[in-house]
Parts: sequence; C-alpha cells; structure tokens
Amino acid sequence: MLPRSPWFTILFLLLVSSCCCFLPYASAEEGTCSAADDECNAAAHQRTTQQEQQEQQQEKQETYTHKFPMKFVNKSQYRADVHWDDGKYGVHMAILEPNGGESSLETYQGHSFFITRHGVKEGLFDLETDEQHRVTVKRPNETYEIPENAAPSTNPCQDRFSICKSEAARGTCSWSPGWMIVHCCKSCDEELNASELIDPNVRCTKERLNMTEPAWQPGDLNKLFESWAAKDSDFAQYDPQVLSSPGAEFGGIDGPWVVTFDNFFSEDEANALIQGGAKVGFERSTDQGKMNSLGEREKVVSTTRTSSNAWCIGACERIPQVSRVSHRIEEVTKVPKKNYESFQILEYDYNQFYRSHHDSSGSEKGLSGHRILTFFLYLTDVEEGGETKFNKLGIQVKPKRGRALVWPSVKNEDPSTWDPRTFHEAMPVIKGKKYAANHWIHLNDYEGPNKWGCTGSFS
Ligand SMILES: *[C@@H]1O[C@H](CO)[C@@H](O)[C@H](O)[C@H]1NC(C)=O
Ligand SMILES: *[C@@H]1O[C@H](CO)[C@@H](O)[C@H](O)[C@H]1NC(C)=O
Ligand SMILES: *[C@@H]1O[C@H](CO)[C@@H](O)[C@H](O)[C@H]1NC(C)=O
Ligand SMILES: CC(=O)N[C@H]1CO[C@H](CO)[C@@H](O)[C@@H]1O
Repeated sequence: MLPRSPWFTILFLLLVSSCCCFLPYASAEEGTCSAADDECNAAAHQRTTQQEQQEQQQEKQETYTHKFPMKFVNKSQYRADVHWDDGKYGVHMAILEPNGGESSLETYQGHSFFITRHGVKEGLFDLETDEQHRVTVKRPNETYEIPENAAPSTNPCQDRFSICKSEAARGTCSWSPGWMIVHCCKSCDEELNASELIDPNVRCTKERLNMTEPAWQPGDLNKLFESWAAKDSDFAQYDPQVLSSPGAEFGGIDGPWVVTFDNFFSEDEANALIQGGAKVGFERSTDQGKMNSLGEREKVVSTTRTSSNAWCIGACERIPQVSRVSHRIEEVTKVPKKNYESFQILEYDYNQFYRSHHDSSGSEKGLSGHRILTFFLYLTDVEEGGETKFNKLGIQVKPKRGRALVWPSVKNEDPSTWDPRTFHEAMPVIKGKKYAANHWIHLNDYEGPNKWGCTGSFS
C-alpha cells in the first residue's frame, strides 16, 4: 500500500506543478529549485507571475486600433498566395511573385494570415512540425518571411480552413464531397474516408463514379444537327438557321455544323440569367493551369480573355427561368444535363474580348471526355462589336438577345476526337455591353466527376 501522508501529497503536487509551470523559467541564471524546496519554489512562482504580468502589460500598452502595414517575403521555391483568415474560407490578399516575392499589406493588430501555393488552396507547411505557415499580426511594420524550405505537407489530408469542422458537422461532406475531401480532409475522414479518397487515382475512377455510356456514338452528331435543319423540325419554333453544314448539304457554307436558333429564349429569361450571374458575382475570367497531386488545377488569370464570368450554381441555378432554359437545351440536344458544365454567364465591357480558342478540352480530356457541343446564348443586343467569329470558317455571328449559337467541338465519325475547324473568338465590344451564357456539353457525365472533385475545378 502507498503511504498517504500529507508529505506525499505535497511532493506529488509540487512535481506536477514544477513540470507544468516552472520548468520554462528554471534557467541557469535564476537557479533551479529542487522539487521539495517550498520556499524556493514559492519565490520562483512569484517571479514568474510578475514576469507574466509585466509581459501582459506590455502587450496591453501596444494596442493599435488603426490600420498599418505588414510585409510578406517569399523565400520558398513555390509561388505563394497570402490569405486573411476570416474564420471561414480565407480571403485572398496577395500573390508573392517571383524575383523578389514581396508584398506589403495594410492590416490590423490581431488579424491572421495563412500561406498557400499560388492558385490552389494547398497550404505551405513547415515540414518538421507539420504546421501550416501562418502569422498573427502583433505590431506595425513587421515582416513575415516564408522560409526557403516551406512546402506542401507530406500528409495531404489536412483541414485548410477554420470553418472545416462546422461545415462537416452540417453535412457538407456528403453533399459536396469533392470540394470537402480536398479542402477539409481531416473533418471528412470519418464520414467519407477522405484520407483515402484524397488521392485522385482512388477518387476518380469510372467504376467508383458509376459513369454511364457516352452521349454520342459515331454518326449521332450529324443526326442531331440534321433533325434541327429539317423543314419539319420539332424545333422550328426556335427558328433554326444553318450557317455551315457538311458539304453545304443543309445550307450555309461547306464545313462543320454551325447553327443558330434565332428565337430560343425570352427577354425575361435573358434578364434572369444576367441577374443570376450578378447574384453569384462576376469575376475576371481565369484559365485552368497545372494540376497538383490532389487533382486541383491552378487558376490562371487569362491574358487572351479579358471578360468577366460567373458560374451559375446554387441560388443562380435555382432561378426558375434559368432551369427552364437548361431544360429546353436538354430537350433540343437530347443530351442529359448531367453531361453539362453549369451555365457560365459572361460579361464583356468596352474593348473586352476572348482571343481565338477552341472549346474542346485539348488533349487532357479526363473522365468527362471532350466538350462535344457549345450551346451559346446572347443575352443582350450589342450596338457594335462583340461578334463570335469562326476564324477558319469566315463566319461571324452578331449578338442578338434571344439568339442561341450552337456548334460541335468534335467529329461526327469519332466523337472522342476534337475537330480543329471550330476555332473561334469573341470580338472586342466596341459600343454597348455584351452579356452571354453558355453550357459546355461533355461526351460523358460531368456532374458526378465534378461533384467528386475530378474535373480539376473546385469553385
Ligand atoms: C511603420 O512604417 C511607417 C512608414 O514607413 C512609419 O510612418 C510608421 O511610423 C511605422 N510605425 C511604427 C510603429 O514603427
Ligand atoms: C472506409 O474504409 C474502410 C476500410 O478501407 C471501410 O471498412 C469503410 O466501410 C469505409 N467507410 C466509408 C464511409 O466508406
Ligand atoms: C455508385 O452506385 C452504388 C450502387 O448504387 C452506390 O452505392 C454508390 O454510392 C455510387 N457511387 C457514387 C460515387 O455515386
Ligand atoms: C516560385 C516562386 O515564385 N518563388 C519565389 C519566392 O520568392 C523568392 C524570393 O524571396 C524567389 O526567389 C522565388 O522565385
């Protein structure tokens, strides 16, 4: 049996307290108390309490209520982004460019910032402690240096944001699994096995995603466009016009199919799409850059495309007129909506343009396959400029509210091969403002792979 004398109890308490409170202050200068030396320990305790109070007072004296500058320097080999931690997803504040990698921000005392790789939200870490680089602002004119050895963690399963736990608690892991696995992996691990699924080779297989058959077999492309061009078309009320058809057999020039429906949607529907875009918020258009090991593509501000765009998701997609137009496109194309990217709403101001490009997804087509069709809607009349120009075909289409322009990006004989004839560009707006919207339609399912974070896009 252990002795239960008062001495034992005191000794025990002292041992506990000495390891928790006194140890950091037991430096050589101050001298070290033996655990049982009551008086010495009491004195040391007083000293440390005084020190703490002094430090606290000092902290208190240095209160800054005004904005002040803070400098960030990037010494790492990664292009970095600085985000203010707003307690939610963070707010992007600065890019640390190469060749100097410096940026100065105006900030407030107590604000926190975290550092990620540029263009994705993958954190830059101290690999020894496995802590993400972050800083809480204490006083004006500090410099925060991202050290040379900063790098993504070797453990990809991290919570990137303060809000991850509460998002997981309200069920977001199951209704937005792709985004959550990549951004809130720890918080979704129990529910989804996120630490396994964070590897895109595990997460993004045809079998796991229950992918269905391609929308088109060879020959289906021509059949569809021929049904629109026919005199007795089911869709004659939308006023189809053929600008180009194979062998010019159905009108227009000899080339790939290019068709307009000059009366495809109403003014009310056009306005609803513009308002939906505003609801989500228009942002400067970006291109997709390189992919990291988690399947995220870097967002790159485009130089060949100066428009702004908004992806019509959530509240925008639920606007009745918006879903009515999507549904009409399903009826006309006979390709189900699960193969579509969300409506992209576009805004072109004076002199804005989108230089020559192709809508297929290039050689990297992924699970969803190429974009086979572009269904493009002009939401406003434009006084001058803003035409869609097919560079190789010599066709220009004028914006006109209610008009839809449709063309394929792939070949009739092989819908998994892109058709280089349909390069096109958006001419600069000279007078007025151009609003447009498009659905990009894929050969295979898009919604499933997108939901599971298998399309490179996580917005
Ligand atoms: C911070 O820098 C600015 C401009 O360089 C200077 O005016 C200000 O006094 C500095 N503040 C402190 C507290 O050092
Ligand atoms: C997670 O993985 C384990 C084993 O790999 C499996 O037993 C379990 O059912 C999985 N849980 C979920 C939610 O998929
Ligand atoms: C695929 O189908 C199976 C069986 O219906 C289902 O349990 C599973 O959740 C589906 N997978 C996905 C990613 O939707
Ligand atoms: C990749 C990259 O942009 N890294 C830069 C970070 O900043 C240092 C200078 O501080 C540059 O040398 C690096 O090129």
